[in-house]
Amino acid sequence: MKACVTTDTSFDLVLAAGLHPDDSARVASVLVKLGAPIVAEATANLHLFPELHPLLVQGGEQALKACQATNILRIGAVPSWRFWRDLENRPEVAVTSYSRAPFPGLARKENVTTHPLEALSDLKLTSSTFSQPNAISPDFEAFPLSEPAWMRHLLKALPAGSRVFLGNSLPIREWNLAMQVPAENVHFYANRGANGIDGLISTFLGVVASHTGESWLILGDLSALYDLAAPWIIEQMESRKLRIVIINNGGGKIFSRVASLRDLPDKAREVIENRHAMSFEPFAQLWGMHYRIASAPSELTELPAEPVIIEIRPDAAQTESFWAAWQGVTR
Ligand SMILES: Cc1ncc(C[n+]2csc(CCOP(=O)(O)OP(=O)(O)O)c2C)c(N)n1
Repeated sequence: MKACVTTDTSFDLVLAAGLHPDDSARVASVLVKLGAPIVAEATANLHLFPELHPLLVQGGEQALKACQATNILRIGAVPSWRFWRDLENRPEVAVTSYSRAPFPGLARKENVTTHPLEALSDLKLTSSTFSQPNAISPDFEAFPLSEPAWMRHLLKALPAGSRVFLGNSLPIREWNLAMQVPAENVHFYANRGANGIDGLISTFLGVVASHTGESWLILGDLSALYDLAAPWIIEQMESRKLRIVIINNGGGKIFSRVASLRDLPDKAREVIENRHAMSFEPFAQLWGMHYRIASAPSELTELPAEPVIIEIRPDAAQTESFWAAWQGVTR
């Protein structure tokens, strides 16, 4: 991969996350003018603008490292990449943020500035030439039933006009790695943060309450268990094509990817992850929803026109192999 170098002092990399589609429309024209490579999370909703597609860089953490950026423009929410957190200890990398929240998202003070999102249109851009990085992508096809590959299958199964809500934990990270331009007019939303698994199903139902097209929630099993009462409201909702996809990997598997926890004895990790062997079929029955366990990507299509719980149990060995092949760069 080539470095994302510029010929002058302008921004050499854009990091984008968490933009409402109305905001992403405002941001898009500025980014086209800038012309710098963009590493966008799904929730940045920048895929909605074809003129930006040549600038969107895939490959997640690997691509971010290879860019060797020294002057970063961050737009929207605080990015979820490990790369972003590591910027904390790299004061030589300048970070300029434009965001609806007044927080820099970094604790360091040197070389960090934060502006309101509205001020982005006042940005004076100097003309630059960028070498776009070569495409870099994990080998999803080699591990088709791994958790990240399931995100790619789900992405491909989304019909045009879908609204997609991503859960707090691994689904957000894995989706961003699997992200490609989806079908037309698909909008992404997410919950993240220290209390992020609280009320995920309820939040999703609130976001899509009046959307009459397809509405998809992708969340982890513990997050689902945390909000089992949420579907009570469904019968009062206009939105009927609700697809609640539970990635059942048997616990809070994000903790198996945290470097400081990986070397603990298995017994301790079992407790931290809250491992279990529960099925979500009785959950669907409780609320009178359709239920489907998807064991192949083909089972993500021909869904009922009514609410459905789709349970996916990724192949744990394939998931391990996937991450090993991708060199564990997200740890
Ligand atoms: C209310 C609340 N309690 C605890 C946490 C800490 N936490 C973050 S991720 C996570 C586990 C989530 O497990 P799961 O939904 O199964 O997703 P996975 O990690 O397997 O992707 C927990 C407990 C949180 N984010 N919110």
